[in-house]
Formats: sequence, structure tokens, C-alpha cells
Amino acid sequence: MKLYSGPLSMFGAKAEIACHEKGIDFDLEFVPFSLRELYAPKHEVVKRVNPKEQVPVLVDGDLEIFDSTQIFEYLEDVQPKPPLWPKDDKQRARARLAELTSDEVFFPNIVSLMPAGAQRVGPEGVAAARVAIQAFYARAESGLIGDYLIGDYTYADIAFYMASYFAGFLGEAIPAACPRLTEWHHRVGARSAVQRVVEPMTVFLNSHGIEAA
Ligand SMILES: N[C@@H](CCC(=O)N[C@@H](CS)C(=O)NCC(=O)O)C(=O)O
Repeated sequence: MKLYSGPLSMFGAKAEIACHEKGIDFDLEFVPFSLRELYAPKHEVVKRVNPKEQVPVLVDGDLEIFDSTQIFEYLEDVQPKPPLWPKDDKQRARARLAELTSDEVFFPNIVSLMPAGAQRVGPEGVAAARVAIQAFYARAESGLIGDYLIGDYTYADIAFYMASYFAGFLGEAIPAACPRLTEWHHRVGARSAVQRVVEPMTVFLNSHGIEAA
């Protein structure tokens, strides 16, 4: 398998972590990316495979797919062990919803704090995003039951860990008022599959003078 991602791609990191969790052997290629130009020029394979011209893209022989959640589904099918979706139907539905919510409800607020996003939404949009992030953390804190978001460790934990990792570099780390969520963050961050992906990202960010709060 070959995964196309970027050195700071939140969505690519999700796919990368899942491959490591499942012990899948894969090649990783970073597409051109810089903090100034972002994803430019677009990689030829990404342009061919994904009409949205975004990473991650996964190529496995004659299969070419895009979107981190689609990649999760494929990985789960080709390498069911260890499972990263719950076995129970309702728990699986909850985990899928939590993963979607992280990507599509929580993360857009993080994007609003990034330089291009902040320029797009303006100071009021940034302030609203900060309020929404903290409200999301508070809800997650009260929703946590066991060690992970939905009981067992799942793709939802991977997604929300990565989104909250980036929040930490944008002044919105999980606050002390959410102790169980803070512990959850340490628990997920201690996994070797997560560290393998996050450590080089932290090095990249630090080398550009960007530090976590
Ligand atoms: N829903 C997609 C989102 C992918 C996405 O937003 N990728 C970003 C990098 S993290 C990207 O390639 N952005 C470049 C662009 O939109 O031009 C997924 O889950 O993979």
C-alpha cells in the first residue's frame, strides 16, 4: 500500500496511525507542502485520484481511494485485527458518529484558528470557534465513560486525538477543567502508533517556531 499525506495533515495522520495500529506495511509519501504555500503544487497522484485534490490518498494495487474515513473502512476490511470499530452494532454506530463529529463539527473550528482560516472568518469567527472548541471539550468530558471515547479504543479516538493535538498548537489545548479528557489525551498519545506519527509533526511545527501551549 502507498499512502499520500502531508507533514502536517491531520486527516493523513489519522490514516497513518490506523495503518500502524494494524501493523500494515505501507509506503508513505509526503506531497509538496509548506506553511506559506500550503498544498502547492498539487501532487499528480492526488490530482488524479481525488477530485477534491486533498490528502490522504491510498493506493493499493489497482485500488485508489481518498478520504481518511473511507481509508479507515478499507483498512478494517483488509486487516480486521486488531479491530478499530466496536463489534456491537450500536457501539459501532456511536463510534462512527464520534469520528464524523470530530472531523466535521470539531475540526472546522480548529481550521478557523489557522492563519488562512482566521483570515477567512475574521476576529468574530475566531472568537466563536474558541467558544465552540471549549464547549465541545466540556461535552466530551461529561460523555467519557471508560478509558476511550466509546468504550474500546477506536478510530474515533484517533480522529479526536489528532484534532485536539492541533488545537493544542493554536491555544486551545484540553483545559484543566476537563481532567478525564486530559487523561484520555495522555492515554492515546502514549500509544506507539500515535507517537510514530505525531513526533515528526511536533518536530516540524517546533522547527517553524510553533509550540504547543
Ligand atoms: N474529509 C477529508 C478531508 C481531507 C483534507 O481536508 N485534507 C487536507 C489536508 S489535512 C488537504 O489536502 N487540503 C488541501 C486542499 O484542500 O487544497 C478526509 O477525511 O480525508
